[in-house]
Amino acid sequence: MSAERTLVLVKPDGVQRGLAGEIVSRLERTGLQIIGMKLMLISEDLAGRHYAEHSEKPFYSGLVSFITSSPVVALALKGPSAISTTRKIMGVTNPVDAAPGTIRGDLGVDMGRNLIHGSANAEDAAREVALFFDDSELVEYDRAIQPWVVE
Ligand code: D4T
Repeated sequence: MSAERTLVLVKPDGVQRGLAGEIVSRLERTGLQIIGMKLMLISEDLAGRHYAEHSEKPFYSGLVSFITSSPVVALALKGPSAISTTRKIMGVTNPVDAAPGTIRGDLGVDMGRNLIHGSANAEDAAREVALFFDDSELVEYDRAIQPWVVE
């Protein structure tokens, strides 16, 4: 399968708890390639665009105030099945239900503090990578290890 791109956010709880490195490390160890990474504060405007699909949900205002409350680490990852691989490593939305071995299952206990966002599908991934990264911030580069990661 050809390489996909996906957007990951280590949410404010992950950064505040000092888990950004652990979370990035778990994703990096899959073999997915980091092509963009930055610490940033999300503006109300960006949060509104990112979470537009949830704008009518009862948890929306809490979600926006949480995601804008403190910095996130934004990552653009690239590789075969990057979207589904990242979702598998994250675990399901509610950490209480997330399997052991996943980021949310191992590190979280509450739906509103679920540590990480990962794009849900190809359409969202393309939209979200473009929302969070300018083209000039995405770096395409060869890795000597690549043939040992992808056949
Ligand atoms: P994100 O989008 O953050 O990667 O999470 P998911 O893709 O796993 O889950 P989602 O889009 O359904 O939810 C987005 C975000 O809202 C929070 N949330 C969700 C919440 O606080 N209460 C809820 O009932 C739901 C469904 C958690 C993640």
